[in-house]
Amino acid sequence: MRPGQKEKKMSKISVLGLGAMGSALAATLLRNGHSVTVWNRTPARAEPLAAAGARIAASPADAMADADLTILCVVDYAAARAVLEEAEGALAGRDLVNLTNGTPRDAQELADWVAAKGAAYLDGGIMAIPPMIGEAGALILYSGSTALFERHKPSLLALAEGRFLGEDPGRAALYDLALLSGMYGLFSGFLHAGALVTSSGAGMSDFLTLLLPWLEAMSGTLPDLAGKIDSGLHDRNVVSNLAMQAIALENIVRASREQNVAPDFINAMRRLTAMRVDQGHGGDDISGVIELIRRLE
Ligand code: FVH
Repeated sequence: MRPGQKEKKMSKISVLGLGAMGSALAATLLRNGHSVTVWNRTPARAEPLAAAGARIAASPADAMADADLTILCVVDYAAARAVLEEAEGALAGRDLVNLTNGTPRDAQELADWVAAKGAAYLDGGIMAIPPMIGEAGALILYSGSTALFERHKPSLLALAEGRFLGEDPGRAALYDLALLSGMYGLFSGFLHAGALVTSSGAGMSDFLTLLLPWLEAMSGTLPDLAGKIDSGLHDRNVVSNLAMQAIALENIVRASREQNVAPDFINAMRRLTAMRVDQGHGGDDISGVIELIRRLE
């Protein structure tokens, strides 16, 4: 598809990679009336999609040959590169969206490689699990070619809400991993809290009735902490100073040992908080700990 050309209503879309996510993407496109071609390294995974109306391609090159848009979604960038190398001869003039999870550098390197083969490249980070694809609440972050994003917006928006983050191909991967960092922070806190509480014989489901509202209440402090991070003014309007929080963290680690719970998740936070207090920032808010973990040149 040429720059400036608008996407036809029912464009031809190829999906390379039919794991849990690639299959959900292809099935959603089929439901939306697209002509869909699929390819997977293990051909059997294409069969349910063929039964739903997809054409099975013999190779990645065959899949890309006449596609208006190709969507790639495999386990990692090494696999993505392996698939694209098989399609090398078919890349020129094609539009490629890569929804494989990786780092900003992975995305930049692949974008450069794809550009050298003459294709337009858009990177994406899927903020959803497979059953959410095509449903409200699913979000995909995109960055890379603006023109490609605009050309295929209707098809991409059928998969999930789409947020375009600019022309830097690595930006979507960076934001994706940052959002996942927030999620894994939540999960590690949940697991540590669970290990503490269940060490007493209590049930986690009962404890959740206390934990969930507490986490919701604490998430209300994030806008204030974000403002402090942006301004660098960690000592303004502090209601829960770091020196006090360092003692609470120390107590959590001691309690964990007493209860025979591994302190690993909480220990990193304890260590950094204590270090920040030792540096003379005991009166600051907890936002100041970020100064120890981002290493600005
Ligand atoms: N599933 C999820 O919850 C998350 C949600 C957020 C986004 N992620 C990312 O999506 C990418 C694909 O994940 P997936 O869930 O589809 O993963 P699997 O079901 O494990 O399928 C893996 C596919 O990758 C193919 N593959 C693996 N290695 C190679 C290779 N060397 N060459 C070609 N293809 C390869 C695999 O093929 P096969 O094993 O069936 O032959 C599957 O198609 C991923 O980046 C998530 O982080 C999902």
